[in-house]
Amino acid sequence: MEVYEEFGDQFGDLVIVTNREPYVHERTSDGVLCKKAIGGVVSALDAVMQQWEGGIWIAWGSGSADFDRGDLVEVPCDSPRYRLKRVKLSPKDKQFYYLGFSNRTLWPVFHLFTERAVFSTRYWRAYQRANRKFASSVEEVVGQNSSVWVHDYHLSLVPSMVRGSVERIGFFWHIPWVPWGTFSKIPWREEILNGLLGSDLIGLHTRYHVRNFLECAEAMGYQVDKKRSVVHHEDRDVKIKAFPVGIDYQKFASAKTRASGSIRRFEGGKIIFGIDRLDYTKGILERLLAFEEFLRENPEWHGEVTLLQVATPSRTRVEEYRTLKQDVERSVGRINGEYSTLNWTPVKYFYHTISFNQLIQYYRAADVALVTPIMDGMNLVVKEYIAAKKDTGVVILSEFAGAAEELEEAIIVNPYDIHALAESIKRALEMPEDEKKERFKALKAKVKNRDINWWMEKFFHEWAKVYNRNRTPAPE
Ligand code: GDG
Repeated sequence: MEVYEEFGDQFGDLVIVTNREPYVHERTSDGVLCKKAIGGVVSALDAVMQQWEGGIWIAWGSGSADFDRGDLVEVPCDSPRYRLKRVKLSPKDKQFYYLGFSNRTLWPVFHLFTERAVFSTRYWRAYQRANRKFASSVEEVVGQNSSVWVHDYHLSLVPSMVRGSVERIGFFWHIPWVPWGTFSKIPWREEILNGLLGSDLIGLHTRYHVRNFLECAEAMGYQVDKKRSVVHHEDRDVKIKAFPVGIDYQKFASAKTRASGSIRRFEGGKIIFGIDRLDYTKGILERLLAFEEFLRENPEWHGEVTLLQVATPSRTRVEEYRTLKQDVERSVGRINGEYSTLNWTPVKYFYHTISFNQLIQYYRAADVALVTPIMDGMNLVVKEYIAAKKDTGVVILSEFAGAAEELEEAIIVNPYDIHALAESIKRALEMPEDEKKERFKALKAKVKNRDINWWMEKFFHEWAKVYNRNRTPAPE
């Protein structure tokens, strides 16, 4: 990978800090099983770490309790390339820091679902405590020339906590950044912004998120230079910049799938595909309502099209997610009850994870990808579909996914507008071949050029620039 070759010398020892661990150790009857975690960004960061001499990854050992008692573990397990330090959190931390503040406070607020957000001092204290534990782990492993790259909303306080002991700090925020009117509702907004501003560089997915961030900093009285996209904090300029995350294009484009009988063409019928964590931000209910309206309005399509929806179980211990599951299943039941025939089930719904092999098969079989989040930092699914699909496909994409800022050739829709969404399904299914080809070609080129390596290089390039600028004394 080019990132290490280009930046390795300059950045010294790299420490990555995430909530989720890249490898999980599980005790089984045959001994200890070491599994790689799934997820696009984790895999990309893992690939960089495998190249980086002396890299260390710090993460919560959520799935590997009691395995290593806080020592450094060599990973990947069968051919070690770097070390993993697991932060140990108590069951209380898990409940209040992870399920609580991260998933019931920050997640809803940063996806504009403030009415679902729980503001609890107990959650907040646990969040501070957990962030402190991550920060202490960072302090234990860093050397004089280390660079620390912190990820996501679970760890917003870490940068300022470790500022005194770390040379370079980068942060990437994977979810949207909301306007001041929403952000200001968080009682601990001051601490959160201040925590993040311990970084040299804060990366977000889109220019819209960057504008929102700067607006928040300005409203809170920080000195902001919008033109240069920096917030002045302590004696530094903290750069805020958009780096739309990409995917490992080749992995999806050239994946060889094992033949399996699981996906057959439905009697020449078309397939519309959606796959998401079962999360209220992903617009699954809206998608179902739109498909229902489409079927109501277009009887000629009955028996000719199937919506294949995979919903991956997620945060199942949080109440909102359990309610959503019931609502989604009720809608699927209603649509299938109304329209099914002996030979046709309009919605095929799976509530379980699928293998990578199956994922690729579904992407390739799908005539249309239906991606309708109410709010999404980026959305990797849409990019994976574009990369994996061999022939021409059509993409319906919510304007509220970060990806919409780049992928203008998709059919862009407002997922709140069920009628428009239903019409976009018809338009996608009936799109003339030439138009389809033209749009898809443009989409493929974008996803290919702005892949995960591009993203990583962009981030490191900017980080180096910002760091050097902050070290150069300003002219008298
Ligand atoms: C956050 C932000 C941002 C899902 N089910 C299965 C499966 N997946 C994979 C997909 C894709 C990933 O999970 C989901 O990524 P998304 O980007 O769609 O969504 P979040 O999990 O919410 O991610 C998001 C992202 O961070 C990166 O910055 O884009 O906005 O919310 O890779 O393929 N993979 C397999 N089986 C499944 O059942 N194999």
